[in-house]
Amino acid sequence: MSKHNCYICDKETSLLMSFGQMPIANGFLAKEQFKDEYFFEMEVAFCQQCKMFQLVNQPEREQMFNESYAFFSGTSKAMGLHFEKFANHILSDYIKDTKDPFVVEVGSNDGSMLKHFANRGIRHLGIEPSANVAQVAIDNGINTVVEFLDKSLAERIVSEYGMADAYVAANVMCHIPYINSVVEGIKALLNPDGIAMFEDPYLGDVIQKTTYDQIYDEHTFLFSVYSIQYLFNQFDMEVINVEPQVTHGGSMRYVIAHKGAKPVHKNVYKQLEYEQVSGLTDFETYEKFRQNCGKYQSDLMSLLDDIKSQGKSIAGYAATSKSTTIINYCSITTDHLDCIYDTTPIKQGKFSPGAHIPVVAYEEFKNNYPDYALLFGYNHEKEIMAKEQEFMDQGGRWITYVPEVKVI
Ligand code: DWN
Repeated sequence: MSKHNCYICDKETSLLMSFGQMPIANGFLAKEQFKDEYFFEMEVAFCQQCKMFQLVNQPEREQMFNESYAFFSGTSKAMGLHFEKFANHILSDYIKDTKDPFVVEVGSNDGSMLKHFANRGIRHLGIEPSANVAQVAIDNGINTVVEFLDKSLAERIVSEYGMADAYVAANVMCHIPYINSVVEGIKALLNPDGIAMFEDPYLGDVIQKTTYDQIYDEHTFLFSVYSIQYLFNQFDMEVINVEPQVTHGGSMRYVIAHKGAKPVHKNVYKQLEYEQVSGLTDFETYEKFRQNCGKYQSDLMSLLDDIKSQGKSIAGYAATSKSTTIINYCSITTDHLDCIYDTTPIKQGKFSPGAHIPVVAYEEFKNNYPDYALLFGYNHEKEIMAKEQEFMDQGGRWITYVPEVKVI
């Protein structure tokens, strides 16, 4: 295990476990690319000083986010509604009375959130380093720059557009190892009474449900309220509210302001107390988590091996980024899964990272129902089940592993 200093506070971290050699989670590839596939050792660590849960090593950012990025925010209807509600919340609760507000979103992807501001004629700017997804937003008239955010870009934005009234991000902040520079950027960007609002998978949910599949190359961090408060306090900013979300298996939305600019809501203190009582700030909790990961791995593999020994077929459903961790950590192979059905055109016809399981257009699912479907997109369970009622009517069964390994 490697020695690693914390990305936030620079103290030496406590190493927790290795998930073994991992490929790029969204690195869906063609056969001729197999021989050059990139792997890194995916180790995680916990900082006992600032309580940040973090990856030890990460591929270069351009290896993950580039012109062939495979995740488009607009692929889920439920997430589309979630972003609409998020935008409306900002509009009605934070910038309603602001004259000519300016909204900046980092990691704006295909514009699924910013379009709700753009459509109302609100000044906005998306920052998105993956050129292909950014192009979808640009084609829809959403003002977007194809860049990575850091302090120097924030300063350029201020000089070109002025300061922002709202800084927004969804499932982005936890992807940025040089987050100190980004927070310095937010500080420079935000008006004295502006707010930053962002949401990411919540460490509390990951630990409670053992959703270790939230750990993959793109997720440098799994945040808690404690660690976010520490991060922003370093730059004289503070968490003024927290709003738990059900998305992505359990997420947390953080509302941040310049220190002293706005009252701190009691939710912040309540959540901090919960984190202390539930042991999120203690290293021992993570030792237990490591054991739980091993148990989930062996429970899932026993189930898959048992089903295969009965001569039944299994297919994966939704080639999520998270599935890359499950597949490679558990050593799921093409002996277990015939293929993975998915809605994203750029993934279809390619092979899954690492295990090279074929990815097939989801429209084909109904023509080849397997006996069992392994639900990698458990966070979209409602949406998927509604779409695939016929599979169940015809006797198909789902395998899930959240909150426990079971057949439903
Ligand atoms: O942080 C991140 C989150 C927000 O999104 C990223 N780093 C990348 C991505 O993670 P993910 O791939 O695990 O996200 P989802 O939304 O759980 O999965 C998306 C995948 O699921 C897409 O490939 C499309 C697929 N899907 C499907 O095949 N059928 C999704 C739905 C809703 C469906 O009905």
